[in-house]
Amino acid sequence: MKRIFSGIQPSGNLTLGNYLGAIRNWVALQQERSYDCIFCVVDQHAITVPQDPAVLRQATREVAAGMIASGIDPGDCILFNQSQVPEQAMLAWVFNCVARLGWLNRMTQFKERAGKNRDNATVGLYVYPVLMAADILAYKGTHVPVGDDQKQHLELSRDIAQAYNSMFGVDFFPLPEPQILGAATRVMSLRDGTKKMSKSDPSDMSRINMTDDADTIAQKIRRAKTDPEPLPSEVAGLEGRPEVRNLVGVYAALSDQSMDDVLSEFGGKGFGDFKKALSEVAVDVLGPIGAEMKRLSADPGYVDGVLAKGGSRARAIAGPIVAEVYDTVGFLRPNG
Ligand code: AQP
Repeated sequence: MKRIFSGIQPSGNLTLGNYLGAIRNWVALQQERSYDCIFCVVDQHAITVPQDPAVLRQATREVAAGMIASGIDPGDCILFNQSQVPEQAMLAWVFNCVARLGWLNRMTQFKERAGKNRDNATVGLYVYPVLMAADILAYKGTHVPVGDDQKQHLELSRDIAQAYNSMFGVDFFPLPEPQILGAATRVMSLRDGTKKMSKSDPSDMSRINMTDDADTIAQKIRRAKTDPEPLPSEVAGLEGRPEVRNLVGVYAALSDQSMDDVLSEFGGKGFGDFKKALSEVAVDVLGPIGAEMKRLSADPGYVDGVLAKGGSRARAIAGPIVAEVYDTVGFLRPNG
C-alpha cells in the first residue's frame, strides 16, 4: 500500500513557497488516486518556537482552509491537526530513544533556526525532526511530498525507521521516500535570493502570502530585488544571479513552463515586462484560492468539523500501529 503523509506548520501566513513546494503537489498526487493521502496541520511543531495561543488556533484554521481552498478534498484525504492525534507524540518518545544525538547534531535547519543563541532554543526545536519521523511513521507513510528544505529531515526519518527495525529485529516500518516535485522546490525570499521564502520571516515584503490581494502581490513583485542586467536568454546565464533565478523559477512553476521557455520569451528584456507578467500569473493562480480561503475562514465551524473528523479517522489508523510499537518495546498495557 502506498500512503502519503505530509504537513504544514501553522506558524504564520501560508506563502507561495508552501503552495509551490508542497500544497500544489499534494493536490496533484491526491488526484492521481494511487495513494492514501493524509495531510496534517502540524500545530505541535509550531510551538517549538513561542506562539500566542489565540493566534495559533486561528493559524491552524487558516492553514486548513488554505489546503481545502487549493483543492485538498477532506472527503478523499484525511485532513486534521496534529494535536488531535496523541499517538504521534507517543511514538516520538520511542523514536527519541532510538535516534542518536550525532544524527540530530547534523540537522542544518536547527542550526539556521536556532541561530547564534543556540542554548536558548527549545529542546522541542532540536527534536523537531524526530517528531516529524513519528508523524509519518505513525501511519506507516511510504511517500512524503515536501519542498527541498525538508530533504535532510526525511533522510533522518528513514534512518530512524531502519534503526527501529534493526533494534527490535522486525520489519515493521517502511523507509519513507521523499517526493520533491515541480519547478519551484525551493522558493526564495523576494528580498534575498539566498534565503528561503518563509512564513516566519519578519519582513512581509520577503514573501507572497496566499491571501495577498492583487495589488499587494503586484507591489511585492515590483519591489522584488533584481539586478541591473537584462534577463539572460539561457538558464546558464542565471548563474550568480539568485534573485533572478528565483523569479524565473516561480514564473515557470506558476505558468507550467520550463525555465528555458520563460527565458526564450523574456531573455534580453528588462524586468518591467517580466515582473508585470509574473504578477498577472501569480494573481491568476492565487486570487481564487485566497478568496476561497477567506470564505472558509468566515466559517470556522466548518473547518473545525473537518479537522475533528479527520482526527478521528487518523487515530483509527495510528492507534493500532503505535499500540504494536508499545508492545514490541515492552511497555505493559491493560490487556497487553
Ligand atoms: N520557500 C519554500 N519553497 C518550497 N517549499 C517550501 N516549503 C516551505 N517553504 C518553502 C514547504 O512547505 C511545506 C510546509 O513547510 P512547514 O510549514 O512545515 O515549514 P517550513 O519548511 O519551515 O516552512 P516555512 O514557511 O519556512 O515556515 P517557518 O517560517 O515557520 O519555518 C514543507 O513541505 C516545506 O518543504
